[in-house]
Amino acid sequence: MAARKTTKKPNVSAEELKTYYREMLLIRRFEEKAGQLYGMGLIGGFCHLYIGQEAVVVGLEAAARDGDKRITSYRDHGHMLACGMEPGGVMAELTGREGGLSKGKGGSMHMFSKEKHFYGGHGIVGAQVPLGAGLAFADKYKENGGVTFTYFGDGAANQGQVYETFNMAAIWSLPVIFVIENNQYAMGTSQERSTSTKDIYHRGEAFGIPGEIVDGMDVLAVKAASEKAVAHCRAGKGPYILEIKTYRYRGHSMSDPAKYRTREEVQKVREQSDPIEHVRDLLLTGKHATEDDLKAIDKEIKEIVNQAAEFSKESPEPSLDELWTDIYA
Ligand SMILES: Cc1ncc(C[n+]2csc(CCOP(=O)(O)OP(=O)(O)O)c2C)c(N)n1
Ligand SMILES: [Mg+2]
Repeated sequence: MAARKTTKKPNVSAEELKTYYREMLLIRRFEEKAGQLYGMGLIGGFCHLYIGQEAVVVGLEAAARDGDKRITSYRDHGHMLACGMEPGGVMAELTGREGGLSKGKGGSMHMFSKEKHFYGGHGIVGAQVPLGAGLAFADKYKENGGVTFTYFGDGAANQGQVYETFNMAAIWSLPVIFVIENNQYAMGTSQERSTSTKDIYHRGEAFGIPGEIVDGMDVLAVKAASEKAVAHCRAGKGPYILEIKTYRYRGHSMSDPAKYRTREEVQKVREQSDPIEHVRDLLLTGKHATEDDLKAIDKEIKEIVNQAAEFSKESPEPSLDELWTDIYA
């Protein structure tokens, strides 16, 4: 499991720490609520929760600036919340309602935001990787200094199209950060069973792309690595790979009985490396916040999530004439 040791920790203010605490907690509580609504039959179809992985996207987004782009897989709710998309719009999409970000027609895996430069939500494993390079190509062409965060999993990292993309991204020096969210499992297959090496970050070496391992349970380590990768891309030095070691607490999707690992394994990570508890500890032991301050944040987040859930239940189902809009025909 991820050990807290790799990247040097930056100095960080109390306000910044509280921001990360708030952002990670929003994702966690949102995902817990989504799990509940799924259990109640209010969400149908596929639903992949991000619980456990919150520090990855929050740390990476901490180094992004306006206009930077992001694209990811089906495990995408955290990415949407972290780049500022409305929790109500995300939740209403999960429940298939008109107020959802894809008007209730896309569901969990298919949401986008032009405003926040979020390009999905992709159900085909690895498909977002060449698309991410394409987004970076556009930035390079327009010389706008933008960087694209292209997220994919440890399972996706074994796909051929990833390496075709590495080659082209290196040839064209594209400003793309390939973020491997190594949560140790691809559905029911552990990384140990599926992958010939322990680490994946060095797979860009053959293409001249630098890479590094990051502790994905430590938001400050992720932020520091993100800043380094972003600086590399913005300086015109081409792509960068971050292999972020993380862990998902829940099953692969809502329909996963999780027989491939023990409860003890999950429990151990929760107890020893939880990313939210880590920041909570830093806040309290550093005397940056009191228990009461944190309780107030918890309350604020709970309200945001409850409101999102209410909206996702009250928003009507899309009208029948929506069947014929937003399609290629
Ligand atoms: C091309 C393709 N092959 C297989 C699948 C079925 N599938 C969905 S998720 C998944 C595992 C991917 O694992 P990983 O990349 O580690 O991402 P994680 O789910 O852990 O976030 C597989 C095999 C798919 N959706 N697309
Ligand atoms: Mg995985």
